[in-house]
Amino acid sequence: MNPERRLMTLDEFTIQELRNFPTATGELAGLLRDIGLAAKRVNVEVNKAGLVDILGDAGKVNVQGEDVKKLDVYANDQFIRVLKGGINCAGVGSEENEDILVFDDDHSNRSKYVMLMDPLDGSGNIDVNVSIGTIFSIYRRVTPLGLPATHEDFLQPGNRLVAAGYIIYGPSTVLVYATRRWVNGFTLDPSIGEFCLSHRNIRCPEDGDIISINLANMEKYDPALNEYFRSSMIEGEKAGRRYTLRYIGSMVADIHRNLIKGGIFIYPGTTEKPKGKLRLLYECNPMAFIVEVAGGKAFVDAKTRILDVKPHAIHERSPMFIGSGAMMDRLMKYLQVDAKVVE
Ligand code: P6P
Repeated sequence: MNPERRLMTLDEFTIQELRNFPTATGELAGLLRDIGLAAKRVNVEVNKAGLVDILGDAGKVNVQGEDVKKLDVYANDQFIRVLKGGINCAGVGSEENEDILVFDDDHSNRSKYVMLMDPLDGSGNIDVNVSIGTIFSIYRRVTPLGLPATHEDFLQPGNRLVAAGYIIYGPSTVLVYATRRWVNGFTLDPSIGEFCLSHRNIRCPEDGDIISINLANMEKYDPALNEYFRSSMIEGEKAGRRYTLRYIGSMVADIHRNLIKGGIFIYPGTTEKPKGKLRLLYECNPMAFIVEVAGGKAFVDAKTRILDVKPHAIHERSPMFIGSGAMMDRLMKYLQVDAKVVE
């Protein structure tokens, strides 16, 4: 490779970003560095999950009542250990922890950020070697610095996010993060142990042919969705479009593919679970922030942006419709026919 075309590492990139914001203190760059470090440690274990006794359930059930895989526990521990040991985060909310974890020491209490995370989303796929991911979202605190963070710092709508991102542990390990300015992706180069800029200024294609949804629940979805799919296939055919269904049960992988290629990911509410399955604070909000900054759209229902939803509980759930703008516009037309707004 031409030495002149030197790849930029994540740390070099975040420090270069600092130059664009003279008032920046470097805390966000430091927090992203900490996230990258934890991700590298998780990546090592994910990559050898099939070789050591780390597969299979940890024999515990998490706050969601779901069997906890050992890698879930390891990933959660790694991110918490790095964040708590750093000086860039006042506390963390995690899918694996019942309540927020406030670090409450002098350095951490002076940090202006808190983080929410799903340490290993899609962990049901670990044993079958399908890509899985870590999802994170970063808020600026609203409580006084110097004091411990409180729930108020975490229960903010997604439109207050400072940054959000994910790490996808797949054929390669890629860290994608968004600030309000843009979305960039960094691929882990194992030869130097650094995330290197590989996807500069990711833009979500305005339209696409990929639809991601669990069709097994069709009978429990809003009938307008059925109409959307039926007509999309028919209209698609007439318009010479060939839609394709791609759904691998790992949201980070499904949305990452749609973000790059164009497409729509749908996890709606059902008659039994009107708010669906996904978690607002550490799954829907970060993915919605990333996709919107990249030019896509993300809604809860026929007319409510995910990022405008005011959270009331750390683990609250939310339906999610997210993806390419033109696909979302077509879908919203069907949902607006008998607009059911999620209460
Ligand atoms: P279902 C994984 O458990 C997850 O949270 C997402 O990553 C994934 O998209 C979804 O659940 C799959 O849920 O109900 O279709 O199996």
